Amino acid sequence: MKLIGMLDSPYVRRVAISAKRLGIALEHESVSVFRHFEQFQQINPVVKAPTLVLDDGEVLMDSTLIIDYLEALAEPGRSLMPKGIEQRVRSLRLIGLALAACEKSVQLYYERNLRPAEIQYEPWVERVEGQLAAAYSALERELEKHPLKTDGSIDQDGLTLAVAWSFTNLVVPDQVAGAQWPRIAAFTEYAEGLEAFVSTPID
Ligand SMILES: N[C@@H](CCC(=O)N[C@@H](CS)C(=O)NCC(=O)O)C(=O)O
Repeated sequence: MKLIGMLDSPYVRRVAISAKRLGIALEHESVSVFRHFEQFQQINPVVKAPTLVLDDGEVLMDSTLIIDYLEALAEPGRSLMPKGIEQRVRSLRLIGLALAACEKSVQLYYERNLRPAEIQYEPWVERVEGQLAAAYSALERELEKHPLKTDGSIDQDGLTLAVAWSFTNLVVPDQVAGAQWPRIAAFTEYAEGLEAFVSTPID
């Protein structure tokens, strides 16, 4: 199976790290949705990263759906999702917030880097900045209530949270400057030290 996309995409990176933690080998092809648009189009005409090309040629997209597929392939006992309903709800909430943080960071990055300065729309930028801060504030509160384990393990919630935080720090660092979200920062430092993260660098 081949994972298509750049590791500076948080969505591609969460799939690559999840596959490693699930014990599933993926080939990886660093094709950019911008710099290699036509090459990407040949693989997936929709040009969405991540794209997963299965061994029979079938093409999947969307990180959450690809991870769902990888979960189904994984050996029993290796799942990154808790089975108990209460823990599962908590995990889904964290993942949802972290994915919203990814989306808002991407929107700000696109706004700043793709849209010409003269047609930038400030009310939209402010709205997205507020949504990004709201997502991280909610995540910080969740970690305060229920700290994530830092004993060498990591589940999908912590994995996606750490990938999101590292991505935001890479593309819109001004949005997360200061010490507003210390628990998220500390957990990410722990996660980025795990082998699956170290061997899947963001750039
Ligand atoms: N919800 C999707 C989001 C994927 C996404 O937006 N990826 C970006 C790269 S970070 C992309 O493909 N951008 C190109 C485009 O949308 O045209 C997922 O979880 O995979």
